[in-house]
Order: sequence, then structure tokens, then C-alpha cells
Amino acid sequence: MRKIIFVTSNAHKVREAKDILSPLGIIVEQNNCGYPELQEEELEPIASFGAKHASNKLNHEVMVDDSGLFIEALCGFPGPYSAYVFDKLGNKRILKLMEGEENRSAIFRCVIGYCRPGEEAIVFSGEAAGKIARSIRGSGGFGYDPIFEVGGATFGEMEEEKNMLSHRYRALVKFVQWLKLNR
Ligand code: ITT
Repeated sequence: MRKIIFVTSNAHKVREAKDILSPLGIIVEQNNCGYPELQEEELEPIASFGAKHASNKLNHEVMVDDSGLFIEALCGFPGPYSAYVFDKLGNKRILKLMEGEENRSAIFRCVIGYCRPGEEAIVFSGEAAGKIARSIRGSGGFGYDPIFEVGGATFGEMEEEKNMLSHRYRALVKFVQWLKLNR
């Protein structure tokens, strides 16, 4: 069995990745050792640098996941700062910032970085287009899920459906296709 170490502090991300990678016989093991997060506007260089750093540190093939919510009416905020903003403001205050705003469009992005020790990292990105809800709805998922709506339901109101249409699912599908060709 092949094992990929997933370097993240976020157990929800690991659960979603396991749902997709385990059926292929890939063991996903969480490691919370962290990696330096570059200050960049784009997620790709953050994931790429993180994966390379972590694979060399752990001397094992690793994956990392850098995600962000890009709200159109807020010029892409919080984007690469999504984790910091979620910790400091949370969903309630994001909704406050969006009060009276008719343009609710937002994109969730996920970039998976993968690297083997001594090699260059490869990145796989996925996006989900949706809307910022007008209230917090649903208790499923994590993070921004209760305010991110796709097709009328928030990710927080979904059960398995999130993992069939999310930004992470789409990035993981590309990762899986690559893994199948590069065992
Ligand atoms: P690691 O960096 O340790 O992997 P993190 O939770 O800090 O974990 P990010 O830096 O990628 O992850 O931050 C993204 C933020 O967006 C963070 O607050 C997450 O909770 C949130 N987030 C990421 N994916 C999400 C998803 O699928 N649904 C809802 N919120 C999500």
C-alpha cells in the first residue's frame, strides 16, 4: 500500500482527502509538523513551497492543501488570508461585511501541493463557484461551509454532496489522475 503524508493542522481536510484517496488503496496519514507559508496573492506558490519543504523535512512523499475563499464584492478577500480572517472575524462578521451587497458571488479555491524528497513540487488546483449566503446555515463541514452556497444549499447543509462538487474534490480528482499515471 502506498502512503502519502498529508501535512496539515486541519483534520477536516484529511477526512475529505481520505474519502477520495482511500478507495484507490492510498493511505493518507496526517502530520501536523507545519511548513512556512509564503505571503503570496496566489495559492499555488504557497502549496508548492510548503510541499517541497515538508517532503524534504520528513524524507517522504507529502501532500499539502492551501485553500481560500475569494469573495468578488470584496475584491477577492479573504483569499490567501482565509485562515487568519476566519480565526479573527469568523462567519458572522464576514456576513456583516457583506450586508446590503447584492453581488454575492464567491469562489472557493483549493491547491494541493505534492512532492517527493529531492524533487520539485507539483500542484493541482480546483475551484467551486458559489454565493455567500445571507445567513449562517447548516452544521456540517467546517470553516466557511455554513456561508458558502452552491445550488441553493450551503456546504454546511450538505452531507456527502460537498465531497462531490467542492474545490477540494476537484483538485483531488486531478491529483488522483496524476497518481494513477505516476505510481
Ligand atoms: P493547514 O494550513 O494547516 O492545512 P488551515 O485550516 O489553516 O490548515 P488553510 O491555510 O488552507 O487551512 O486556510 C483556509 C481557511 O479556509 C481555513 O480557515 C479553513 O477553515 C477554510 N477552509 C478551507 N477549506 C475549506 C472548506 O472546504 N470549507 C470551508 N472552509 C474551508
